Amino acid sequence: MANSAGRKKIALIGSGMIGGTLAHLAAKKEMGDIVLFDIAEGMPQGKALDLSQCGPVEGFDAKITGTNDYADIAGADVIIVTAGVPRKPGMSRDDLLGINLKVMKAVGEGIKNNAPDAFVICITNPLDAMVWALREFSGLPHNKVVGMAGVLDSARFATFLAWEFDVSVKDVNAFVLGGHGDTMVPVTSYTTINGIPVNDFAKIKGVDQSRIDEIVDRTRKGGGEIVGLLGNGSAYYAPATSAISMAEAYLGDQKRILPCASYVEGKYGLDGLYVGVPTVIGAGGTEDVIEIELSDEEKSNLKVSTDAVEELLEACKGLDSSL
Ligand code: TXD
Repeated sequence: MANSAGRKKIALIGSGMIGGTLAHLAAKKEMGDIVLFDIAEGMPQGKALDLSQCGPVEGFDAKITGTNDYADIAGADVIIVTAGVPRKPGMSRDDLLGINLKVMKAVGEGIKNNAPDAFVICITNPLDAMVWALREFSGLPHNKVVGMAGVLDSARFATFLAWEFDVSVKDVNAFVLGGHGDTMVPVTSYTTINGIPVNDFAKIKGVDQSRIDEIVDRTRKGGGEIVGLLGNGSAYYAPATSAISMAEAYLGDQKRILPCASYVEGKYGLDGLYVGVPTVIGAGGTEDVIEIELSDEEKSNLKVSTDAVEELLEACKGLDSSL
């Protein structure tokens, strides 16, 4: 289905909790026409109808359609992938590997055959392995396939810091590197409160360093905390809004520096791996990876995290011989 002349086209592969929220946000922001794809029959069509009927109330112009046919994603400018199975309580992100790897194969082929010029943002867990696999299966250039995790993890870190210091979230610039797992690396040395390094700010406010350590730990486990509370499924509002900020950076050629799971070759001592790093996103997709100076401790934490990602890639290769 063609998009309205002059409008961008955004295809959402997976129309579950995050997919539906993405569609609502993209429509409200009039980012373009929206196609909701899912293997579940009727569900994306139903959500598309429901969301379309928000238009008159909210005053947005966006054509929203639902489909079970990959042909309908043709010509998409941006594709956001959430297809797969979310974590259930007690299940680690890695348990999802086998199930979601097969999903990435189907999605990668669907993209390759129908929308090879799109900028693709992967959200499906385990994130760093799935974005790598999706890139392999789709055959798209590395700069056009990226994973969403760091924007969310940094947002979680920023939220907890803003609460702790009783300051506006707008003034917190939080920084998280590494894989999207419990080994992620919230980097306090680059985390600032309106430009003031967080550790200095803690001293000013009389907040003990152990509180910062607790917040770092809560950030690492931020996804699991929500999984445990919801009892069924995982977070979706903040994941969706995080991916939307990445899509906007691409569509608007904003050159934003966002922490994303990007393909890193050479920098950070890595040899061709998707992992969370500060990334410039503009019209060229992921245009650059910024390599920051890290302390020895941060370096070794990052190594633990990238080793965990590498292990997952090996597991993927064991599960699918085409990888
Ligand atoms: O930071 C991050 N990257 C994440 C990742 C934060 C939160 C959640 N994260 C992961 O996103 C989560 O572990 C899942 O792997 C995805 C999607 O989460 P969501 O909450 O949206 O899951 P749902 O509601 O179960 O939706 C998934 C949909 C569902 O409608 C299925 O029918 C569909 O995916 N699905 C498929 N669509 C297309 N093609 C295939 N093969 C397919 N298989 C399932």
